[in-house]
Amino acid sequence: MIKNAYLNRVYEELALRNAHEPEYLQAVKEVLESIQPLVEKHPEYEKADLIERLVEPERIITFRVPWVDDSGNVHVNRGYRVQFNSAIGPYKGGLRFHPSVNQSILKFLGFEQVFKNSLTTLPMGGGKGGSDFDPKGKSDMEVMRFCQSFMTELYRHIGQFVDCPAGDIGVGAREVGYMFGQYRRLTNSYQGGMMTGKGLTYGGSLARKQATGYGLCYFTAEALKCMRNDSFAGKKVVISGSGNVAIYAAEKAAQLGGTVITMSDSAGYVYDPNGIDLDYVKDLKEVRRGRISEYTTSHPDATYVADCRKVWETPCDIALPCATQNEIDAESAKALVKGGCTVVCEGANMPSTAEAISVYLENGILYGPAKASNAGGVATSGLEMSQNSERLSWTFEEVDSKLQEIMKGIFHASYDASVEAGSTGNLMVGANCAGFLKVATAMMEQGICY
Ligand code: NDP
Ligand code: 2IT
Repeated sequence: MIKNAYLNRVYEELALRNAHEPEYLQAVKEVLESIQPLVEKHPEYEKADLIERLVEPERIITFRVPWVDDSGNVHVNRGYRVQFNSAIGPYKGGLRFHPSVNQSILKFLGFEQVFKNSLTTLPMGGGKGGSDFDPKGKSDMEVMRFCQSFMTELYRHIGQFVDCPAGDIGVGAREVGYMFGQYRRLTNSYQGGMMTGKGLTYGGSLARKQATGYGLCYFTAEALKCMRNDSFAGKKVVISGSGNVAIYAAEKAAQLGGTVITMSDSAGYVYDPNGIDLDYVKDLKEVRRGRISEYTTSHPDATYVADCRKVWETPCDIALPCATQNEIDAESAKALVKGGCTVVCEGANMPSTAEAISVYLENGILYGPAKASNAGGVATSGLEMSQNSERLSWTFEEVDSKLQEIMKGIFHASYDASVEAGSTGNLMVGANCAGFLKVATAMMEQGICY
């Protein structure tokens, strides 16, 4: 609940003006609830209309993306870039290609990104973009033509000192490559740091592919160690999704001694009591672009359930949601509690509804909120930009060890801020406060410019 009168007024006005954007309002409400102690401590924020400015994107760009399929048919998709906040650095955040993409989803993602990027300690503002284009079932050439058309408009709005996109759902190395190539052609310039998640032959960073999933496990391991004197060893781990984040979360969780027993896609989930065979999943998803249901054909002990939401009914110790927003509602959260789960750390962005988070907190679950626990991806994007700027590339071990330090740092910053806010151990409150404070200070010091 928002008890503070100023924050409540801002939220109510925002809810009226954006009544058709539920995901965006959900993300804003959670942050405003968390930062109440800070806003009370800093009355100057209200005088400067700081929160009104913070919740409004600096700029939203919407554009038409026409493209031609392999049969010569013309299609039109909608493209977006939400440039949310540049107080601490150029806009930075991924591009999502998925049929569900709309302005509400991109505003929630851009808003979250502002605080996440702040938590990394690197100089990156927040943004997000994408399209309602569905890459599923499209040929490489169709994806290339779409990416080129998308970049033919987007290029004029981005750049290494302006806005630096990367991947997200439906955008991986293939799409980043096509977009980077088109940007290079249109601008006749090689701006390495303009885009991250690049291929290793043209400025990409080692460990960027693994970074979000690995970072999620580094964060979880540090939280387990400091808050529970415990570790991944011997734990049963339920993971949703089977994309970039899920695959490398599963890899690191297993390396740290856990047994990953589920993975999913939007059609259903597989349960393998022997532990998920990741080499198989990597080939299935990264090479063949197949469906997770195929897993059972070569793994006789595994079972497939054609309902991805049921994955949370699998008894486990640790849950790592790595698919999409609002994939865990109150009912699923209760199922997790019933199945013995005591840790939920988020790889996806906002995978838990507000009601699900209440269930976690009421049941003493160790809850790692997305903007803290999945910040390893964008943090390593920041490290990719550093390497591009100095025209050098670091070894896998160098990048990975920096990632580990950043994730440990994010846990401690969030924990310490939770103590400061009077909510000891509530990492959601802590991450929101710590992420907010840096951005708020930067905005105050720069005057009413945005
Ligand atoms: P991918 O496209 O690689 O994988 C997405 C996975 O989630 C797929 O298994 C997909 O299944 C599943 N999925 C997508 N939409 C839905 C849906 N509506 N319902 C059920 N399942 C769904 O994306 P990423 O792994 O990169 O991203 C996953 C999550 O992690 C997203 O929330 C993203 O915002 C977040 N994230 C990503 C980062 C990155 O660096 N890539 C960094 C930080 C967060 P299917 O194939 O059937 O669609
Ligand atoms: O949600 C995210 O943090 C990402 N999709 C990664 C963004 C980035 O710029 O690396």
